[in-house]
Amino acid sequence: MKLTFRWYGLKDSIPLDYIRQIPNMSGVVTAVYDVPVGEVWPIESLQKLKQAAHEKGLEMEVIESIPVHEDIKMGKGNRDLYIANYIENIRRVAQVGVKCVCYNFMPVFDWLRTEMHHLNKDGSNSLSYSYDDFKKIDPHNLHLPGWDESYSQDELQHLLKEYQNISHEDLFNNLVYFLERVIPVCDEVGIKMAIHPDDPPWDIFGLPRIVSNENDLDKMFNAVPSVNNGLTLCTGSFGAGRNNDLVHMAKKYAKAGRIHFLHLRNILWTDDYDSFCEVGHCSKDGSLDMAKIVKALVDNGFDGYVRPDHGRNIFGEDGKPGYGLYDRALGASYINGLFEMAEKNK
Ligand code: DNO
Repeated sequence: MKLTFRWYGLKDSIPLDYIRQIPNMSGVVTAVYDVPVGEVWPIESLQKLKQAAHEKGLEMEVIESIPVHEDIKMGKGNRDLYIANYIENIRRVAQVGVKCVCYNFMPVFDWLRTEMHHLNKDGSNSLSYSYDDFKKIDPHNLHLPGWDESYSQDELQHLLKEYQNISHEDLFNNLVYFLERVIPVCDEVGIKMAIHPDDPPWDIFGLPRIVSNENDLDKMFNAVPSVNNGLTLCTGSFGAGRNNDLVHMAKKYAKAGRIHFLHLRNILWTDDYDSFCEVGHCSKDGSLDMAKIVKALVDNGFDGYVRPDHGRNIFGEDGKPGYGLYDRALGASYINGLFEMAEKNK
């Protein structure tokens, strides 16, 4: 495996100097953040990111994400233009040495929580999702934690309205339409596409979601068989769905060569069926058996990119929710241990 760390580019408050000090760190996972969704990324921006990483001895082989324009997801008339731009971005990232691209196909919101600073018993805080709090949200006046800056109320209401006419089947067909055009280019330039699962893995506000479980994945892989049509196995996202058997999924999709990128984090299922809290990475702290998941991956040939996913705010840090330094660094060390053990006992 190659251990990586998400880095929000030159404006990230966490310096590359710190990232490279994390044991076994091979590279950064990043993106061009100052170009509107759907437009082409300047090659110079990619080169700058790469150069900054390389100067610190870090690789830049994973992009998270090249976002997919909503018009592609909705299958609108102008989607071909946005798909052409997407393809151009794939060619450009390949040109600077990127090997893997993480993306998602979730309408409007690519993650959702009801609290950004949930206070844990040990004094740390983390992201959480409570079904009771979710029920209190008024979909006609949406102010969601972490999303208020991304959309104006008007934009949001307009988008939600447009999606009312889009079924799960429509969204799936639009995904296939997109992949049928993008994957052949990935095959040509050597890019592995790694779709990120729905987070959490169920529909929200009546918006359809189609990457939530094993059936969804099988359907998608059958429709576009190239192995470059692959997956980001995000344990926290799939794991919030209590019917998802993560060890089984790890085994099955590692064996099939579909897992190109791994987001490792643990969550704790709380009272209600749909509620969960983000916790430290260790198995003991949450509801997922991280050691078994990693063992299943390694035993079945997984050899892709891994990153510690969301961490808590600990040691007095007030980091970007989920993306502070300390707990992700602790997570990285734990991940190193799990992999070393699994690889030596293969
Ligand atoms: C949140 C992330 C997501 C992820 C996208 C991938 O912390 O896991 O925003 O980057 O869904 O496209």
